[in-house]
Amino acid sequence: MLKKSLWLAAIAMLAIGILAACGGGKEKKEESAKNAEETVTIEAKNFEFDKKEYKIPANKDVALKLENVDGNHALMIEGEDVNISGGSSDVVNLKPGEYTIRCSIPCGNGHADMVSKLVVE
Ligand SMILES: [Cu+2]
Repeated sequence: MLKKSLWLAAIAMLAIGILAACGGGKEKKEESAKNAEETVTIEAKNFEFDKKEYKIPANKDVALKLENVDGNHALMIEGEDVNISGGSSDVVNLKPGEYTIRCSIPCGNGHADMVSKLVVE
């Protein structure tokens, strides 16, 4: 009996540990977004981003925030390890150049049209 309850306690603690770890990751992301020098909000709807071109400064921490106005979209930057889901933000620090922004969720018929340019300079 005692052994069983010890097991349960161990499992419960493990579960709490996993939850805390995940939550911490998200908090850390939000925290670094607050410390970014600039925040750029990108709005997504069916089936386009609100601008054809976004400009951000190079070699600086910039928070990109994705707002889904309608539909369910996420934002990726081609060639970069960036994937931002609706309602959240992520900090990027990019070299000068032109990047391509795309929706990374198969969101419907116009999905392939969801392309914008990110100019970093
Ligand atoms: Cu899409």
